[in-house]
Amino acid sequence: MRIRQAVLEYSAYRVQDLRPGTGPEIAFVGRSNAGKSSVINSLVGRRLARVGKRPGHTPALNFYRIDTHCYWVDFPGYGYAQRPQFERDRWRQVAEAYFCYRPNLRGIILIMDSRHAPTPLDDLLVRWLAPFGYPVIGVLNKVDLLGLTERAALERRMTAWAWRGNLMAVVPFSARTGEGRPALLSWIQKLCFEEPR
Ligand SMILES: Nc1nc2c(ncn2[C@@H]2O[C@H](COP(=O)(O)OP(=O)(O)OP(=O)(O)O)[C@@H](O)[C@H]2O)c(=O)[nH]1
Ligand SMILES: [Mg+2]
Repeated sequence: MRIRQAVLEYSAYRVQDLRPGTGPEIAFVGRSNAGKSSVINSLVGRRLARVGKRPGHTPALNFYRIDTHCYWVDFPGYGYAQRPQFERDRWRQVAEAYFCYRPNLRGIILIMDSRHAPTPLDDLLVRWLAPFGYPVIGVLNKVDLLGLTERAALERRMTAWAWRGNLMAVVPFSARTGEGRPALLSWIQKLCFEEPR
């Protein structure tokens, strides 16, 4: 998959900001600070989405148009206890409205920080998403920060978890080094163009 153009089409802060989808769409979800925005930037090859040192950097669902063919949605992170309650409620409301009816959504990319993956919240999200039937791909981000032994242990643990959570694949990734980029792009390509639901 070659990406020539990627632009922010719009941001949805509230349920009423959501617009009907017009093409194959991929949602990037995960805990706050796991690196969702960084993974998107690494895939498109430039600084498109805002990346933050502190968690809670992406406050809205940001819809990016990738060339003319598809849309990627950068979600706000969940699980950051320092955010006010009303913001956490709003996340749930917008996410519910989005996932409950999104016929053009072809797949979900669940980004996790490989040093802590999977967390109980990731587990909860996977179970919550299961009845909707969207394909889910797990991404173990920040593998550049792992030693060889940690990494081998993580991959073993993740394979078991992926099987339980019915994930389509688990991709080790580093937004810093670009590891895993070809593999993830090829999954996205498959989801968007080869297996229409
Ligand atoms: N070492 C390393 N750091 C990373 C990697 N990916 C992201 N980071 C860092 O992790 C922090 C969070 O990255 P973001 O991309 O803003 O994370 P996010 O999941 O979009 O965060 P929210 O929008 O707040 O939910 C930043 O300081 C990034 O530079 C990676 O692969 N390796
Ligand atoms: Mg972000």
